[in-house]
Amino acid sequence: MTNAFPEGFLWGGAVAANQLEGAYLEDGKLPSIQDVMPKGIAAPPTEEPTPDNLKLEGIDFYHRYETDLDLFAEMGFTAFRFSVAWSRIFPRGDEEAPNEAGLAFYDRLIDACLSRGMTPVITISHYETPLHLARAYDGWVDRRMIAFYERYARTLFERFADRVTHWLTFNEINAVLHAPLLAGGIWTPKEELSPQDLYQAVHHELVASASATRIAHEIDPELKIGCMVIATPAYPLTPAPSDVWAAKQLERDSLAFADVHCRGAYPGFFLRKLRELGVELDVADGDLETLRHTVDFVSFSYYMSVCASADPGVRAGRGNIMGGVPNPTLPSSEWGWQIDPVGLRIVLNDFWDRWGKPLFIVENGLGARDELVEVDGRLTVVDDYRIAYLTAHLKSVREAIRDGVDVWGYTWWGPIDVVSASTAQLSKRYGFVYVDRNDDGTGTLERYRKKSFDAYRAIIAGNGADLG
Ligand code: BGP
Repeated sequence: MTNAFPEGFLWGGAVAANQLEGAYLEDGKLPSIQDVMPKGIAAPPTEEPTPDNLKLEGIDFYHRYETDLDLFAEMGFTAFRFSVAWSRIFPRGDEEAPNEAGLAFYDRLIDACLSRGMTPVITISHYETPLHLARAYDGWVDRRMIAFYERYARTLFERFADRVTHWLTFNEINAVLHAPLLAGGIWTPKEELSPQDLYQAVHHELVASASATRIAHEIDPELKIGCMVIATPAYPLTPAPSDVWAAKQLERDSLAFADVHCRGAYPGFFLRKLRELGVELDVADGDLETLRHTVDFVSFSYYMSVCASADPGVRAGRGNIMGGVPNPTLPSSEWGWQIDPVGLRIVLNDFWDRWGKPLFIVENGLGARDELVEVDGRLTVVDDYRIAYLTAHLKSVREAIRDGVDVWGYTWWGPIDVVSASTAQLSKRYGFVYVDRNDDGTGTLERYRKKSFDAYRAIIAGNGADLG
């Protein structure tokens, strides 16, 4: 049995525009919701962008992408996942015509990827709804968002489809239930949203996603369109059947989103949930036909698993947006995200068994505090913890491939340090490349290769055959 990954397996890293580009008002861009979220989802948004918001400058990728891509190429990346900032292309979101300067930036970025042998994987909407759409329309609660998104997606496909084949419609689309502003551009505070508002927003996003798939396939049937969900396996906290059922229900809250994308219709358990919540979806003529435009592959982020309990007295812990009961058998990162490589094998198998569509792990990684130290005369980070996380998860991917799962690729989250989505910190670092920028905004923005940089380069060079 060979240890190597399948030939053509895509190796790389993933980022989102708002977390690294900076240049938040350059070349015609207007603010997105992120530009008024200086604390991520940890605090309410501000009225105006404030200087403490690290995303306004990010890591200045907008001006440094060439040299950053050189570093990724040095690691051997064959894929690079990034998002387009919607507010660069349609600065307010509801304009008729796109902003040419914004399109031109992504022209350059795409060409820079291709010239370095990297397949671009583009997320159309990654937590960066134009601020105007959030404020004036309340984001995805409003049906008119579908048309704005369709125009935006069509603009991207028509401009870039000659060079970009892999597209993701929405980042972590299931996150809207947990973080409505972040994932749905919904300005109304979460506490004030009714289930009716929230699930109506879900419906609009799902219709928009399917519509984008239809548009893409009309433009070029060869385009590969994927949905993107947070994958969080839920384990029963005890063997009690009621806990097993609680775990199943928790997983289904998320699986429903990919079910719609893969099967083209709402699953029965989801419709029951809506009935129990008293939600009556406003479904327009043609919506259900639109949903039948299913995706070509399923992509997902995987960071952690959770437990579930039928006992309402058992409290949820911290973790990636979704939350859940902590697993007493697993270690955690400093931010409380539990580390579970086996969970990745479980997810890959479950998803493959459920939908039979190719899978793409488009996010996986460890956020940790790093210390820049001098080794052999150069500044670096000795991040053995990150290497251990990487190799353990890749071993799970290899096992899943041996189990028969069709996996297209793996893009590590944040191959270069970026601003965190949930906490807006820079000190929560994921990168193989260290960026000298601190939570208080100080720093030179210099880049330094960490020890994990060499580790990932060696793994890619051997096509995954040597995972230590
Ligand atoms: C996912 C998001 C990313 C990314 C990652 C890590 O939920 O899609 O944007 O940031 O999680 O999360 P964080 O930055 O909060 O540590």
